[in-house]
Amino acid sequence: MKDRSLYGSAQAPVAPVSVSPPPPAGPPLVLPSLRPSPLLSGPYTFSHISAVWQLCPVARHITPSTALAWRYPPPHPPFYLGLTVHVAMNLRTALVLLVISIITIFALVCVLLTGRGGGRPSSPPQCPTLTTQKNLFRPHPDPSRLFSDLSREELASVMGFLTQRLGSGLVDASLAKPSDNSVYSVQLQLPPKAAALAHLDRGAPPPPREALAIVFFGQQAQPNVSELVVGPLPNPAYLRDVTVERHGGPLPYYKRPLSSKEFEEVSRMISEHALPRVSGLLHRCCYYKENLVSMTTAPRGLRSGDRATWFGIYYNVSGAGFYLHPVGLELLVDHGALDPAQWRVQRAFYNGRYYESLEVLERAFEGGRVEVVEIAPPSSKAPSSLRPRVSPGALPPLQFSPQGPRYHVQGSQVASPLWTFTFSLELFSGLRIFDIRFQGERVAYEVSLQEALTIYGGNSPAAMMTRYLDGNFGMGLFSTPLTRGVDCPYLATYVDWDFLADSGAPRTVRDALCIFEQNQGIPLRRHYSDIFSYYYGGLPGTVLVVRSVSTLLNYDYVWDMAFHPNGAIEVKFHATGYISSAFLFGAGRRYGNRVGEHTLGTIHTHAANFKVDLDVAGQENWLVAEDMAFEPRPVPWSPEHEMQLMQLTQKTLEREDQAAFPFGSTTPRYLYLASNQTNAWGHRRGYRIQPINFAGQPLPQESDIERACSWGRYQLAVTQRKDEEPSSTSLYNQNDPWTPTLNFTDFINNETIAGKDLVAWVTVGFLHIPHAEDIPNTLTVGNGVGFFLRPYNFFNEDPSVQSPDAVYFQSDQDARLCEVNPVSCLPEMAACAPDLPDFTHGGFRREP
Ligand SMILES: [Cu+2]
Repeated sequence: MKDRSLYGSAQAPVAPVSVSPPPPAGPPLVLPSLRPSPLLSGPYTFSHISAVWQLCPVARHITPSTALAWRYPPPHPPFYLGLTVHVAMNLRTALVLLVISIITIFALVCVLLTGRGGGRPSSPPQCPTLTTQKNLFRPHPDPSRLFSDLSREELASVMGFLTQRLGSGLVDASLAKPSDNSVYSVQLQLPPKAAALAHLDRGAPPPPREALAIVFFGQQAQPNVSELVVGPLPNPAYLRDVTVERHGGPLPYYKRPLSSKEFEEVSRMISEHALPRVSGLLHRCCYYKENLVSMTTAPRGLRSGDRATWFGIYYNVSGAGFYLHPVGLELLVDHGALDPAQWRVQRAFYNGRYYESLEVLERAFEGGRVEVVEIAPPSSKAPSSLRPRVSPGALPPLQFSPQGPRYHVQGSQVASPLWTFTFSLELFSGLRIFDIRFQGERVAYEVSLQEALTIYGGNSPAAMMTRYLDGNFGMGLFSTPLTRGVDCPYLATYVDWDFLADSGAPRTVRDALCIFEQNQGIPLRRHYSDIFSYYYGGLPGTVLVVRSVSTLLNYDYVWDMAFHPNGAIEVKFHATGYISSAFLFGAGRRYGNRVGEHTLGTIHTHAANFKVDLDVAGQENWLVAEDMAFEPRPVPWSPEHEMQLMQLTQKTLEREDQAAFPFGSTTPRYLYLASNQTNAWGHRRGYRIQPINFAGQPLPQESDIERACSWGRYQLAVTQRKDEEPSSTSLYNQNDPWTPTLNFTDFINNETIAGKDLVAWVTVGFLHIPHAEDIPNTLTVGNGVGFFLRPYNFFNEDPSVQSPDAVYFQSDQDARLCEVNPVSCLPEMAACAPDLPDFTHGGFRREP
């Protein structure tokens, strides 16, 4: 049922509007507070004039050049007036009079232009705040915080419990050597769905809040990774090892992700021990000093058990991306031993040739047998720099909601008049949303990112080897602070994220998530009629968005979940940041475009997989495919002619094998989950999954690592939902893709999907052939893909007809009247200044 009471009439808030702020008026507008009667105390400075200037509302809308022209009308007063007063007065008196005259004239002009004559305040009032709008929001449906990430207190409490239970040998993960025992991560353990729904829908007590800890046991006789469930929170009393239950056996130690300590150790080994062994070469090619850095690739070897990684060597550039400055040297480092002292460079590669060891390379160089490419170190003004090339101009448009935000964020729960949901950042898989309800009715239990994959090509070992499964690094763990006004709208709600990984204590990413409502600048719908009847009807397109950004080495992925007023959910990601490049040599251009003097932008694909646990009018759902087909028919009124008649085709897909659509196959254009309820027109209430996608299959199935990302075979696969199949991937797949811990295709085993709780696994992505315009950064424009979840006969009509933002007027109405058209209320209702908080940034270090 729609709750109309949530929509006020006259008091309905106005959709966010976009305003172009007046151009910056320069430093004089940023003022110290006014002293009383500054005119009496002299000397008179720019700031005194500016103070009066700032009091005048009109002045705020005058450009700096206009303002300057007013202050100093040509010819410049100091010269012009100075000549006049020179005879009678001394200079100081002349200046005093000049300033008084200017201020008087200015004040008069100001009064004339504003026409306010003291009747109204001289500065616009502040826009209403959230508190006055509270009654507009739906209540948050989950006070028990079933899906909310663990708080710092909870994380600390789990860590304390584990320390107590696992004994004194536990070493802080930030310090732990591979041969130590350490807690790698702690995060929320999701409750079973049945228990969660029993609580949310039927008032059963909430399931216990639990944590999942990943522990590296490097000190045990059989080093291994263990997964432990700890509960109940906030005061843990039990610990359960779930490793075997989840993975069918113990997790070999070599599958573990690299801790930052391991990265640090490898990096130190390269810079302190490896590079000095080719110092002759490096002095010749690369102005060798402490100016070279290494960058990882993955996977790390060629068979299960390997932990040997190709590292590319790059020039470090202060304040700019080193990723664009390869020097031609790449090293294969075996870091599998538990004792870092035993780590070795197994192979070296320089400018197209492989060498058995660094010594062999250096001897070849000394013998004149190495073709050295001398590369000047890039300056901080290199093309890779993101520093502005020009001074700031007029500010870009700013959006604000004239009557305050139309959504409410409480912890990780978001409520708007239409939507409620809970957001979370899973350490490894990243952004996810739970218990998504539209107009109070749940449409999805979970929509979550699962994995991000990039597969590269190239003619150097690091490039040709690179197949990143970013969940192993952690899309949540590597989420980064969102910069106000750039990464999200200035007035978005910014939310910190507490986490525990790679360190023994909780840390915080400031502003890790943002929530905002945006006016899309395009009507959600509109129609103009001047045939038979004269009217206009329209609705501004608004959308409520939750965003996080993961910076995974060079790349930045922008993850969005967007909620539209018609019940549609839009899931998308954009890629930006630096490309991963390779040293250009030989036939490099078969693998990409040259993007710098010695830089090849290597060809690659981006793909991401999402879990979509829709509950369409309940948990029992069916997958229905619809498309169209032409059928030859005699023309009914002229049977000697034949026509091609378009008709609808419809098929209910009964089994998982029918519901898996590989890339390259023909996929029905309408695929939706249907319920056993019908709408007023007798159609089954459904939600359609509509990808916007340019992906292909990421790897041929002949590849010995393809099974580690076999979700990538399918544009869409629908399976029975099971608590035991929570994810399409495993964080352990990256470091052992040859024997993947989780092979997604195992989910597709021809079970029935008719009338079951279903999950759709959706893959979207695109091919990226980096080009000149990827320098310095890949742009979000054109590099975004995703999918829509859209109501399909779910309602009896478009639910956005209930929106208080709707505009409708007829020819006999005066559309300028606020009673007729809410948009015309805007000049009055929006005559307030948005409460712009000071600019903030979350900094460059995770806060302890
Ligand atoms: Cu790319």
